[in-house]
Amino acid sequence: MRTALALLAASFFATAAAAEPPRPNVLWLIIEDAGPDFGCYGNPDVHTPHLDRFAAEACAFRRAFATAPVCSPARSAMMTGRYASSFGAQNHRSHRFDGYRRPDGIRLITERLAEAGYFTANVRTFPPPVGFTGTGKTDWNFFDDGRAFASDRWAELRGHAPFFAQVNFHKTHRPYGRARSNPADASRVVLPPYLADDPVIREDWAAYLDELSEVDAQIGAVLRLIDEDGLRDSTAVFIFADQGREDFRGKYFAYEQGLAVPLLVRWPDQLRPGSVSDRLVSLLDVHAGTLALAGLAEAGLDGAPFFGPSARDRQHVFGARDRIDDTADRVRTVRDTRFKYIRNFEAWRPYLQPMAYAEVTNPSYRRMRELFAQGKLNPAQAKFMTAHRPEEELYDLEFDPWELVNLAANPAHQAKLADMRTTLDRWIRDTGDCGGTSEDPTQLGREMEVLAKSLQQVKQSLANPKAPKRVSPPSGGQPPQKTEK
Ligand SMILES: [Ca+2]
Repeated sequence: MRTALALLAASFFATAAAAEPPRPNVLWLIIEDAGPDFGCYGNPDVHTPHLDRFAAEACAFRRAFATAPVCSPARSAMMTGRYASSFGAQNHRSHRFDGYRRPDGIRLITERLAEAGYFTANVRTFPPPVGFTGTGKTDWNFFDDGRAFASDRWAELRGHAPFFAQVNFHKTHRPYGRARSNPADASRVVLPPYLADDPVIREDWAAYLDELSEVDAQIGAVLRLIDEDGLRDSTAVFIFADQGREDFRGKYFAYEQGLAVPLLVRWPDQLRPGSVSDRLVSLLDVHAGTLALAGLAEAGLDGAPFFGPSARDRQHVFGARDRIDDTADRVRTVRDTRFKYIRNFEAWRPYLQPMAYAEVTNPSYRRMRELFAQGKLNPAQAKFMTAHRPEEELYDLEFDPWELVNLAANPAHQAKLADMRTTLDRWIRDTGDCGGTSEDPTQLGREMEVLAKSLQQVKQSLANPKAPKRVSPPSGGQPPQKTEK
């Protein structure tokens, strides 16, 4: 009798297990340094047919944000699901030589998924028709033993369901080049009002749009592979950028264009094809949402699923800027659906500190400086050239999406200012924000040596445009990555 019951129970549980839907594969297609500037986001100047077609099959999130306006802290956060400033990973390209380990409990998403039976890959190598190689970028501000992913080959995905894979694209990272086909018309592109209407800046902006067109073609090739390999129905696809676009006050700065990213998610089981969403999303939520798709609920994450049955509404998104290369600074931001608050901890610094990498690779930097010296910038454009910043900035994004009119001293907005100030104070306390702590000067010196070598390579590649524009990784220190910002 007992045996019969045991058999019955075994049979029941086997049936129940069989009824569980299979866990989906998850694919992250990660673009460098890009804002929500695809055609499907309403930009008429760019040619992005593959992304636009994908958007018709996906949900386009229009308020998605990185946690930092530069690669390494943003990537450290999205891979761990924790704010980089909560565990000492906030300074760009830090901890590359000191073997710094993540504190206990702060885990890579690949560790969590691998433990749950997922195969993991950071794809560099594709079948020949694809015609490009993934960068395999990691760029974390903590020790990387090079074993975070099980594979770097697309061909291995098909036999290893479920899988979690990333493809990291290089296009849209400076230095820019112009597109071979469908180039943007520099004379017609629409510039943000903080940029001077100038031929050099128009050309630079058009080059950014061209880089988007080129990454669009590469993403199109990967999407075709998904279909050809029969993975479409079993794979949730996320397309996003690691942080915002690098224009004159985008990447490196905590304004919207430095933090806002495109985010398209195709998973028709839970997201209506062709839909748009204005909910606030942090890339930390992409981490948590990916775990949720795998049926996992990790405790202690700073994000939460943003679609599906376990979705939670986010009231605020937070951003942090700390030392980036040779420019020290500490800025924190909090944004709700309408207002954005910025705290400049080092207000005595100018907005536009001299920054070696940007000065070399960003023609708009140089040109805006020249135009300012010539008195040719209007007040909105010249605002960014002042020698000091206010300690606090508050913007009404509904009426001022370019963050040009600081309301922090406006009597009509003092209640909102106080509310945002309190919200940020609470975040700093609750997350254990360790920004503002000094770095080891010896380690910093080594990082600056690496930066100088990297800059030398960039200068050489700019002087010789036919050479590959990727900068080879610095020698020494930890293994892979760190080829770009
Ligand atoms: Ca980046």
